Amino acid sequence: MARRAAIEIDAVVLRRPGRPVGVERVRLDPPRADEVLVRVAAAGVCRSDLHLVDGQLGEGRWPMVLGHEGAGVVEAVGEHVDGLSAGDHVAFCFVPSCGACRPCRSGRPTLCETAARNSAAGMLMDGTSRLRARDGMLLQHGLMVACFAEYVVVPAGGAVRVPPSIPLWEAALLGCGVVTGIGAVNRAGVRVGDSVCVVGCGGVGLQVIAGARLAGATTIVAVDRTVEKLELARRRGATDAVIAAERDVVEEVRAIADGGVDHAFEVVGSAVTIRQAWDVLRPGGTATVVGVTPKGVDVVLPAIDFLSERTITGSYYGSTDVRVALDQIVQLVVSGRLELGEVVSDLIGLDDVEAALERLRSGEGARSVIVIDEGLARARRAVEP
Ligand code: COD
Ligand code: ZN
Repeated sequence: MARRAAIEIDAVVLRRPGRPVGVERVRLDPPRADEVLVRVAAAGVCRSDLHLVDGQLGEGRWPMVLGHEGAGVVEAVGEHVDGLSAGDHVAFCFVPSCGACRPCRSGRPTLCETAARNSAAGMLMDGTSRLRARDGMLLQHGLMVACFAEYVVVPAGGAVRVPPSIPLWEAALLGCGVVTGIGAVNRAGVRVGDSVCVVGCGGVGLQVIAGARLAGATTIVAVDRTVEKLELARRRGATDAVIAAERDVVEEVRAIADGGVDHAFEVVGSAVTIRQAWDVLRPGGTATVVGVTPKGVDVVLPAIDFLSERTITGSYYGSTDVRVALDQIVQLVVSGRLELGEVVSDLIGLDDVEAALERLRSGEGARSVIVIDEGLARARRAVEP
């Protein structure tokens, strides 16, 4: 049964781009039909949160409770919710497909039109919000999740059950970074023996590397601006590393990969790196763009290259049924073949989100995970010395 009363919770609110984000007491209404109330254990800070905070994902996306990568424990379910009940451990999924629109019916649920429209408006699947500021102002749900908060109300399709054996501070990474990164590898069709280049080894790029290793790629060239990321990349399976400072990245990657790679992944979100992902391909190779550039940015490609049957494509949120993908990924985690926690550089509190965003801006550290409930997350926040 749904809880009847609204609750007051701590949540990180983006009031307006260009202003630091901060924790506020906000009101969360109970779940309606097809929705669930989840007590949040932990949440990852992703570059897309920074894009929102910096106003790069379009006008009007504020005031908003931030956060789209996280995990917690179901507290209550609304009417008509099947398959989830109080006490279940769940990871959040930020594209709960409607099942009825054309992309959903044609087997492309991550392109769900209902989810895209409502997510851009900061609303849940029925077009409304459960969040209000203390002064009564309506707040948007960040990418339909809003998990930089003690509790969330999400569509039932936005909460995927995970086994309690996976600590929730690690499960928090599943619903964005892991599924986006490993899904992109599946979408590209990386095969045993392929060569791969990954441009951008942050929270998501490191998952692409893990996916390429699991798919059997034998050469995995990691490219990043920082040595720290390249070390992590090697730990996750990269066979070679190229630092992106001032040297000719393309030439270096091509030399390592015997003339070019079968697959390149762009996991930064810039025209320059998209072009690099194209230029490092061998004839017949495929570039998969995961990163999003601000609106209005164009990429120029030499048209002569199409003669060598190269392909460039995008991948959004793993390009697949996220629930199925998460089930498969969970099996990899449980069987010990995919490590989750090693990409986490900082365990922080809700008060530290602005500092974590600043680390993303400066390229420092890897994933920051907000530990919202230490007991549930099975992790302790690092205390500042
Ligand atoms: N060359 C190589 N590496 C670079 C360069 C460069 N020129 N510039 C920056 N980098 C590196 C940084 O050092 C960093 O390690 C990495 O690129 C970026 O990593 P993070 O950790 O800052 O960012 P992520 O991994 O959290 O996010 C990357 C995305 C590309 C997925 C994200 O920014 C994005 O564009 N998301 C939109 C697509 C999407 O699916 N959104 C939905 C929710 S994520
Ligand atoms: Zn994300």
